[in-house]
Amino acid sequence: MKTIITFGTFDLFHEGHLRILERAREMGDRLVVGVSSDAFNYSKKQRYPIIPEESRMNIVRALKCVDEVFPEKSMELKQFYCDKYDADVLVMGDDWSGSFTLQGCEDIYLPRTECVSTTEIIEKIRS
Ligand code: C2G
Repeated sequence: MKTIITFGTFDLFHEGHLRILERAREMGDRLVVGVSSDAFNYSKKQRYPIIPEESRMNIVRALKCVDEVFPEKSMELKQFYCDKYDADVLVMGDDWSGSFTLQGCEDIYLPRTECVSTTEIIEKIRS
């Protein structure tokens, strides 16, 4: 059983989010997703996501390609979560290229989906 783990905020869920989760799942037998908590986002960006963490987790959990979801509480806990969920591979978009070095878990960065982002959606609604 090959376990893949990935992390993200998944605010205003869009196709870029869907594509990374689908590609991550295709790389193994089980996909576990850490959804960043509201408090973690606030500490990182001084703003809360638009969609609250419970809803973001419910949306991600409902996807066919996702097997398990948990709240990601800190950037520094990657090794802890990889060990806890017995992950073989950490998959992230290539905006995170080379950011994570883990023991007992390979890190792979996939190309981001172009022309879609939460920031752009927020800007479009604003203008
Ligand atoms: N992503 C993508 N294509 C996009 C937008 C996002 O492939 N157009 C990917 C990102 O590279 C990331 C995942 O979707 O792997 C989630 O992106 P975000 O919701 O922006 O989450 P992020 O702030 O990158 O994660 O520990 C990391 C944190 O949880 C933060």
